[in-house]
Amino acid sequence: MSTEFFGDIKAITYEGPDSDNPLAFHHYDPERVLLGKRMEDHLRFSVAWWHSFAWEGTDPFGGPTFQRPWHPQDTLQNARLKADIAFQMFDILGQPFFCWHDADIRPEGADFAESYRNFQAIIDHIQGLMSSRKARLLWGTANMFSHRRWMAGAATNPDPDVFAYAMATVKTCMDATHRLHGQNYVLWGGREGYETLLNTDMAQELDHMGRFLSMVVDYKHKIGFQGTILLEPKPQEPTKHQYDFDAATCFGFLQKYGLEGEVKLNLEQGHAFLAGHSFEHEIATAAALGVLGSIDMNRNDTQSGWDTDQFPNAVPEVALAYYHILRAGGFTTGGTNFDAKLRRQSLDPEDLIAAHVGAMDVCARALKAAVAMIEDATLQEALEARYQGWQSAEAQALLAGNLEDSFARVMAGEIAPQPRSGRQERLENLVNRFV
Ligand SMILES: [Mn+2]
Repeated sequence: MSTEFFGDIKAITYEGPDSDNPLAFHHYDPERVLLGKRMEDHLRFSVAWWHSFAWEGTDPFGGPTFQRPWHPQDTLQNARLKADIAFQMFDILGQPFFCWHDADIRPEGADFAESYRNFQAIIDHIQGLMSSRKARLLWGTANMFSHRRWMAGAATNPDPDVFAYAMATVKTCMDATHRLHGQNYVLWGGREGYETLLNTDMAQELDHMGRFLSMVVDYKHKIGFQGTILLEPKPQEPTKHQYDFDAATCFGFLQKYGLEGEVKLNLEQGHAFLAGHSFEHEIATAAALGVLGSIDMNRNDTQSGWDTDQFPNAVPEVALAYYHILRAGGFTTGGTNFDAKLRRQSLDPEDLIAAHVGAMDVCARALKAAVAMIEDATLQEALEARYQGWQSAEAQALLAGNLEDSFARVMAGEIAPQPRSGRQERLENLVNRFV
């Protein structure tokens, strides 16, 4: 039964831009070398278990639309079937990575101990699948937002019993990520925030969240996990306000609790958008602060104002994202995770394949454009020209100086600024040649 889910869809191969085969890569050529690195190693694609296999097509107004062979998802037998079919999709797509929350891969037990036994059983099963297959674990994470116990948060919950339950949960997920040789471990503060300040002690909650993250870092070192710990910023939804608002806010939080050298960020295009930023703004901010880790490449609908988690399909905006990633030196342990779900009318197994093939092609086309922009170098030269004045020893001395010395020189007429064009339209026209 399980082998029939994707019908006769064969492994997707690169056929080039002129192919009219909808189930072929037109731009993603994993072996093609760009800037000295294989395209697969630049992009490091990852499939998200939750949207692709755990989400059943529900929305706030309606129940499940999908009917999958692994439904209902409350037995270990179906969890194993779900994993088998997930790996069939990984074989078809050939992407190097996947990601999960504990709740995506195992059935919920009657209590913690049963959930833990279920989790261990399914991690054993996934480890078995991985032993003969290509796909590796990009990151694992804990779902500490769906079950009712998390309704007031996990590390920021006013109830210490929930804080302790969160500690126990993250331990199990870090252990499993370590066992599967995950490249990162992610914390998304699903409900780490507030619904109303009327019942919230923000200072205490932030201190608890800082202490929790410190314990996560301590445990990473204790077990010898070599991956990167990542925080995922998001400004709101499901809570009215989330503490991990955006990249800059997360950095301030990490710095306050002394964790800026230990934790990096997993940035999501849709979350950037919710925060009122472009994706490249979040990437450039994280790069400037030294905390760029990984990305979730899924967009929002520009008109709906909520987190729609759609597959990427706009090459120009994705190209600017990769341009800034390349300028920052590219990914190390991070990658491009599709934290994206089908539309709930997209019922067919082939829709799942087509969504990922299209997304991988959009990213590959965007990467090629970003590489071309870097190889052309005109953008970089324009940037350097704009800051050229700082090359002189006299300008550098300003940074080591004081306000009074500059006052004296400006007063004497030695220094008189001459405004120069920012050339924005010419630079935008230049980008348009590549995307
Ligand atoms: Mn995400």
